Amino acid sequence: MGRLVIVSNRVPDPRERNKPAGGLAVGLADALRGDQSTLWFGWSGRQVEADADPVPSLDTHGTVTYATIPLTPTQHRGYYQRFSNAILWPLCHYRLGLMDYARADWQQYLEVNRMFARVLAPLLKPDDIIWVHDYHLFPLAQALRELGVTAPIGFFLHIPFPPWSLFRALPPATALLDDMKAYDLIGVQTEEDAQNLWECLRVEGMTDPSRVVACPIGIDPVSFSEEARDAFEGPEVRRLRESLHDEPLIIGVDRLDYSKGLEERFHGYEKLLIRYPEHHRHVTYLQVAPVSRGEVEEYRLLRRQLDETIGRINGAFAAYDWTPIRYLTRPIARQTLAGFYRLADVALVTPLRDGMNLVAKEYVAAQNPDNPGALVLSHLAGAAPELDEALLVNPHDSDAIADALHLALTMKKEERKRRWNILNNEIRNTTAGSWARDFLKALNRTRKTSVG
Ligand code: ADQ
Repeated sequence: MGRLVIVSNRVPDPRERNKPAGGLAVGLADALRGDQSTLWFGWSGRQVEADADPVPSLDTHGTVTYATIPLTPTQHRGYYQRFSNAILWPLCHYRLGLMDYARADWQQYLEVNRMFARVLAPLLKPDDIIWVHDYHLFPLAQALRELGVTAPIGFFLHIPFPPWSLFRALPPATALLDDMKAYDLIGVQTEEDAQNLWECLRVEGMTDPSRVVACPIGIDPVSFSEEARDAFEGPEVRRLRESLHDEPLIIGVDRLDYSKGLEERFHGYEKLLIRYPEHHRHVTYLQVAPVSRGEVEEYRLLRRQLDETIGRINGAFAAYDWTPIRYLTRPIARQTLAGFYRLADVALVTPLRDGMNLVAKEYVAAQNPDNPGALVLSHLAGAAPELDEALLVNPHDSDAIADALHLALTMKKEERKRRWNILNNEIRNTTAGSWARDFLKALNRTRKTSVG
């Protein structure tokens, strides 16, 4: 196999490998633990004023060379903050009302994709296989093709893809889909996403449905479970455990994002306290929600709203020796997080829409097989079809969340074990490694087909 070239908007800093608070970085880092020679290209995270195309900085760690470029503040705003995160992100999460379109942002998005292609093309070698990630880079393959790149180019979408009836509300919907036809293979998280995307591409004249595949991302369950066991003995978990005095813990871990259904989830927890008062002064809900995209208006509003909701619930229900919700907005080391998952009796994962949701899988991996916790999971998360032995809820229904939490908190050990065994088998079958291998194998096949 030739060299693998990964392209993503953001390239994680190789020196900060143990704390990526985002699903794409986590999934790819787990998938890359092999001996495959790899070039990983994308934005460095820095902003610099410039008139010409940037020169990439190269940094090699083991078999992976990281090639990163800065963006100008104008590019960052139009391409990243606006078109990617204030237009495509809400649209793909079925939140048309939050989509805030302006044509100038679309133009900036296209321009940055073309600039990525111009800087990347000279770094490519004849035998490379190229794998582009996520919604920031939908037009990249077309831009590379226009520069004469003939290597196989695959794309993986980490977030959901909506049906044509919704997607067509995007003014440049057809132009975007037309560019996507330049990919040899497009992977999405679920069958539902695959059907939706195929429906859209067919409208644009694509004829071969086998070029869109559902390829759900996973985690590295063996190493995550080891991390959880180690962290469980560490000082952070000990302090958290001591603070709970043998009372139950519910945990939630999400980037602070409206797609994660945090506001609705807090209402569900509030309903638990109203309808099942036996949990008062016993249960603690720890929500970890590192701030994300703080420069986008909608995210600042969400943060204020959550501060208010949590303050209100704690004010109404707390006792002088009990706080119902503990809320942290700073990132926590992944290993510590793994230990917290293992300690928690229940994980509450209720996105309104989510491409996959790796937290659900991490929680399962982190459990103690002799006394596993229970997972309450939104049926609108991409992980739900695989993890259907979780307690599935509709995240818009606060009463359903309250009932599921009560059931989880009172569930007998035998039933928890039965469900966990099935969930654990699932996450061990589809891992980050098998996800990458399966996708790349299918992409390689497209090379053979086009050559032969
Ligand atoms: P995200 O929206 O970022 O990912 P998710 O899949 O849950 O969502 O991944 C988040 C990752 O960040 C998890 O591995 C989690 O452990 C980590 N993380 C979260 N909070 C953290 C904290 N405080 N400190 C450290 N680490 C933290 C996007 C899509 C998802 C899709 C993934 C992968 O939105 O639907 O599952 O990509 O494809």
